[in-house]
Amino acid sequence: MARNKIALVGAGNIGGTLAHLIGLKELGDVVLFDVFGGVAAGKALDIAQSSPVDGFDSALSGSSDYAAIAGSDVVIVTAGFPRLPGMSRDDLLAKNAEVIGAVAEGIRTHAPDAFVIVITNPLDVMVAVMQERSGLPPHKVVGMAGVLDSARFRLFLAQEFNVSVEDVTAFVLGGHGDTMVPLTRYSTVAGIPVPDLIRMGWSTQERIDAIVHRTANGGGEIVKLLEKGSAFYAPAASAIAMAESFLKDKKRVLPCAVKLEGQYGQDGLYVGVPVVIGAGGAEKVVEVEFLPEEKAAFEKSCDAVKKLLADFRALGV
Ligand code: TXD
Repeated sequence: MARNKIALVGAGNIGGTLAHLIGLKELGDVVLFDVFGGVAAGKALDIAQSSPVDGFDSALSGSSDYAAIAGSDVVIVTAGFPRLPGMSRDDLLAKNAEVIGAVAEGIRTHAPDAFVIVITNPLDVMVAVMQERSGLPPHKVVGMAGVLDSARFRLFLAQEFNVSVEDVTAFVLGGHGDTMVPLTRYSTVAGIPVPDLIRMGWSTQERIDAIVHRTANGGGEIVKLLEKGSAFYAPAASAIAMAESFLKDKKRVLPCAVKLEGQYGQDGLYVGVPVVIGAGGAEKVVEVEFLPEEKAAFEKSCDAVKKLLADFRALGV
């Protein structure tokens, strides 16, 4: 069986980390694409030189020619500009929309059958732009944010309860970042919902609220510490979980930004919800019933995404 081919558009911090993880996990061959072709080729060569040490077989190359991504099974897009301290994700809107437009054109021409995972911020708008401009079917174009947001939530909950991260599950919905909606009643330790754990005296509502707040601002916390650039290890690991579920038809249920077509009362909006990811791409949206306050929070989050989308349309890029 031929190896899978994975194209990484953007060979920056996340792109390089993705390439390394793909090698270590032997998920397939990697093409790194960047406007700075030397950086893409340099990272590919550096990682390839680690393969004899770590014992993985994966062909890695770098390019600034879109023809190199031809025939990719998966394309992961990080091309664009990251946040600097004091910048919101939305400040990136105009700059990155232009970049995503160009990338969408490259994918439409050279890899129209790929499963596309967008990471570039502001995520929920960039993934919508990617789907529109590439013309790929919506189930083949998804955005990565929820896996990262829920990983942050899981880590902080595991630390709070002093249990393994493996046994903590989290359920988050909505747009990426500040308006993210964590559903604590569906977040568990080994199946025990967080509200039950509060009743059992394992934590307090105030402490859980603080964890929710820290999670929603998790990206900003790292931007502030790094001083240049934004998080990249956890974002890369999160996108890999999505790519792996697609390539191995694992049908994992992962929170991803997908185009809602009637689910959750939304029509044509890209926003984060739990989705089954398998060989068919985004195969099925998991639609849960909301309590009134959850519904309000989700709608507020959708409204924030819609506003940003309207700002994008007004830019006319
Ligand atoms: O949860 C999430 N979705 C995110 C998103 C979590 C963390 C970071 N997130 C966003 O990912 C971040 O705000 C950025 O928009 C992207 C990429 O982050 P990264 O840290 O990898 O940024 P880098 O290191 O600046 O890399 C971006 C690369 C860089 O090498 C540029 O030369 C390249 O993108 N670039 C391009 N490549 C191809 N084509 C074009 N037009 C282009 N423009 C820039």
